Amino acid sequence: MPTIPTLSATATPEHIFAAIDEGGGVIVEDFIDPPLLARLQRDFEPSIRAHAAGSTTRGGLWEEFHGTNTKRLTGLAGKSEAWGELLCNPRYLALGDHYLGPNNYYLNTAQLICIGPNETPQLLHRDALNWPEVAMGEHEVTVTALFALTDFTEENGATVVAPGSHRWPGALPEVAAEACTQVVMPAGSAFLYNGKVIHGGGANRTVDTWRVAIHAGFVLGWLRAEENHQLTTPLDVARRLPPTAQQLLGFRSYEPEFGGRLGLVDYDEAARLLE
Ligand SMILES: O=C(O)CCC(=O)C(=O)O
Repeated sequence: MPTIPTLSATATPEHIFAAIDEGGGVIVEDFIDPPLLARLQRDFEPSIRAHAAGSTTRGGLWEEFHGTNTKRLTGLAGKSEAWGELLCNPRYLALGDHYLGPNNYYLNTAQLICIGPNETPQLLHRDALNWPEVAMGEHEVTVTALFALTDFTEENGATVVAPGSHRWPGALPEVAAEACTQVVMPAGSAFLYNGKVIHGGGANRTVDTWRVAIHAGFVLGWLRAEENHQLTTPLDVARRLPPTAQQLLGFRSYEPEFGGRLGLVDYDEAARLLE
């Protein structure tokens, strides 16, 4: 069976990026400090409890993709101050800086994904296929972290991944079961992965255990993000966030070194609206 490497919290960025380049993803244990992990778990618990399982999209592929006993919550900045802190973690930002370029990306989406008992496996996919295939060239358009807020086990829905599939040709080739493994990791770990690696949520074969993760990726600044953060984050919440989190959530305009500016307000920097 193929494997996904596991590195310790002390791994250098070079080690982490080499492992992602090689296999498409890497587990970094103890990525989240225990006190921050406890705050995230505490902050999200009431929202998760109140949220219904199943897709909010009715019918078709998306309903199947979202699962029937999976809870998916967005708008996380309004639900947890601790999430704003994790979002600004320099080791997490290093992932975006390295693959997408410093100041060249936004948060694509941040979703709590809670896979419940008896959930079936999610459709395998590449995150980069959020955008038309033409966007998926040699360069990266997106990189993602799955932060484990509970242990990920083979039984409770640990992510299924096909190591090396970030190099497979074609939009979404068939994947043999033998080409896959699962991202088994303790709470507090992060699975950092390339936007082209083929993966999906695992089946939850337990009767009473929920697998909880924050699925949070970055996207190139000139592509439309999956989640509309400026509508899911109330302005008074946005004003209290650290500047880096405001920027990542799109409360800043995109100003490349070369080319036009994007996301302007009245021809000027969008952050003026937060003043
Ligand atoms: O929950 C997981 O393990 C993966 C979820 C995922 O890849 C997605 O919903 O796009």
